[in-house]
Amino acid sequence: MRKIILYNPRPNPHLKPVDIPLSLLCVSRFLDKDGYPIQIISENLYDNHFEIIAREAKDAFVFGVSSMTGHQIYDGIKASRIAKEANKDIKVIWGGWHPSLYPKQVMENPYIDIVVKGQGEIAFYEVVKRIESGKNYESIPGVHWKENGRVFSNPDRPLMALDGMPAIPYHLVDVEKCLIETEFGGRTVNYVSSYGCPYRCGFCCEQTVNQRRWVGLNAEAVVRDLERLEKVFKVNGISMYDSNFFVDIKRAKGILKGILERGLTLRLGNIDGRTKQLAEADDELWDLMRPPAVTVS
Ligand code: B12
Repeated sequence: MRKIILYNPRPNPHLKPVDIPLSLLCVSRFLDKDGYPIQIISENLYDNHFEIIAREAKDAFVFGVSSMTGHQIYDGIKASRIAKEANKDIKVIWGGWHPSLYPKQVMENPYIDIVVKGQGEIAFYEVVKRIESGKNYESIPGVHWKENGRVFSNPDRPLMALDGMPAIPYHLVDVEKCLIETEFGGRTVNYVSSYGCPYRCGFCCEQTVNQRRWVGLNAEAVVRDLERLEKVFKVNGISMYDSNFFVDIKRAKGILKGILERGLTLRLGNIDGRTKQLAEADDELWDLMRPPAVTVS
């Protein structure tokens, strides 16, 4: 099977990324399960990342970039140019929040062939399969692509259930290099248990990308993931990257109870939710959130 390279550009011009490249691990789930060789490149994993991209792109067939709006675009474009110059046949695919908000604008860049708007796990898998079969990308929801200089756009992809998706393939990165010290754990890693948010806060781009939908991994599966992080990688802090952890209160309680029932000692932090959700929360939820389990930010 041919090789796939994925790149997480630095979000800040002055700082290397420090956390685990979670977006790229998530989009690798199905392809990794199928046995594709996947190389994830981020500056906390490699120092000379542009050189590595130039070298590895030569025999890869896909180069994926994840980008928020901001500095990631700058290094992402530079890396896309380097990949194309090393291998003119490589397909450059962008995903993440920036291309999800501005897919057509991103497609104007000459080094970018395809954009995946919104949730990436299944879309990316389907795109890679089409590249291999030499077919175009018609009917894959969320995908924008170029053909003979013309841009084609498929309708958006609604959020798909997380239950049943393959587990996050942590073996693709050196987890040890992605652990950070936070106020809730000396060995903290970032993790996501849900996508989307049903609210429509004026400052937030959730409603544009996920149309106020939300999907959450079931509580039992989340606790299993957390147990694996604690037991296998000796993680003691979890930085939750959900846009809104508290949409399904029963699920939130199930996760917090599960942590206690399994005797896990890791603590959760950076949990996002709406003030109203917490103002309306009952005593049981507050009791479950009391330290040592959670540090609410
Ligand atoms: C962690 C985080 C950060 C970290 C980034 C760490 C890193 N490794 O890059 C830090 C703290 C640096 C950060 C900074 C900022 N952030 Co921020 N951040 C997040 C957060 C909470 C989690 C991101 C994440 O990992 N999610 C989990 C993964 C699995 O989801 P995902 O990234 O969406 O990936 C999925 C799809 O997008 C897609 N996908 C992603 N990448 C790729 C790549 C390919 C090839 C494919 C096919 C698909 C694909 O598939 C994935 C799986 O379905 C999100 C909110 C959220 N819940 O996503 C906000 C969010 C991304 N941030 C946001 C904002 C506003 C900011 C700041 C501007 C805040 C500020 N005022 O300073 C800065 C910008 C920094 C900069 N200069 O660029 C906005 C997005 C804005 C935008 N237009 O991009 C978000 C969405 C929050 C919000 N709802 O408003 N952020």
